[in-house]
Amino acid sequence: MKKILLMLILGTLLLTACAANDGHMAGTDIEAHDFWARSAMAGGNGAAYMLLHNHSAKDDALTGASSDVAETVEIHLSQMKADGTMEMIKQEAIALPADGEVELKPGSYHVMLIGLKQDIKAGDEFSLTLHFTNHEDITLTIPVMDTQNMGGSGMDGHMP
Ligand SMILES: [Cu+2]
Repeated sequence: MKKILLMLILGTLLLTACAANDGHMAGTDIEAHDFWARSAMAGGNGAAYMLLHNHSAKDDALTGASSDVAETVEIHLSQMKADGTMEMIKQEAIALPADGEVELKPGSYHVMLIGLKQDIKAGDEFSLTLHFTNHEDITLTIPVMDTQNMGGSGMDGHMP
């Protein structure tokens, strides 16, 4: 009986939280979806991708990430140079506008894992913590995918 009551109370709280744009929720409400990383070898670099939703009415930004699997973790943007080659530019932050979303994906924004301390192979998982301007840290368990088996997308398979 106590359990049921507690669940009812929790359910009501959750409903209230979702319905309120700001109200008593001090922070923001950010969710990560569809996160994955490409397989990569120890000593090399890897990249992680995800979809970030900002469900709040407050602007926020992804300001960095950390993980035990790499020496350094940076936020990068891949973009085409005038000569047709791709370059990666380190970003101080990725804006997450209120009620907005941003996709980290191959050929665009990504979390760059620099100097992998271990192989990350398809089927592995590792922990990645995201840092934001306003929101508290979010730690994700990132599944590793083999990019060879990802099907024939037109994406730049060799570049993060
Ligand atoms: Cu990069």
